[in-house]
Amino acid sequence: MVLRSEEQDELRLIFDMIDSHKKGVIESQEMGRALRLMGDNPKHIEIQRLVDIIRVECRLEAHQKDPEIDFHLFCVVLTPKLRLRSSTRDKDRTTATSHLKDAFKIFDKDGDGTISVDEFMHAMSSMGERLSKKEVKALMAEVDKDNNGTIDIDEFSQLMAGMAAPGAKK
Ligand SMILES: [Ca+2]
Ligand SMILES: [Ca+2]
Repeated sequence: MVLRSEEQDELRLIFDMIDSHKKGVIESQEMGRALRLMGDNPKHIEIQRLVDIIRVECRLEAHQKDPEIDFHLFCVVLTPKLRLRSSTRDKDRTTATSHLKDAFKIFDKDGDGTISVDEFMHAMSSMGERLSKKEVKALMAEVDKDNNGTIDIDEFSQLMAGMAAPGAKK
């Protein structure tokens, strides 16, 4: 498993907080604290499960007591947790982006990645909003940051944000 440097930094920080005496190892039972420091609220059984993983990693026999954990082992056990946590965060972000992309596709009829005045007018009228070309141009000009007369997805996200904001409609 290859750690990204920011993952390693975060885990190092947590490890050092628990290993306050700088022994270079922490107790298995302190894994619960590690999880809490990662923002988790682990149940006893979840901590036990982690300890079980550690025991397996160390190839311990049933009669041997829980091992002390060095930083390497700490990373092996906690990196999947760390990644799980950030992937949930990414998923939220991805959902918002895919909604935006779906909406953009409705406007961008010919699929060239930009919305022209005609495409915009057409989409609005299919939603029951009859706007004149002049009105459409004015609306688009507000978000057309690069002034090329069409709206790309970045500019479109501004438009959507503006429409969603209360009081933005005239
Ligand atoms: Ca287009
Ligand atoms: Ca533009």
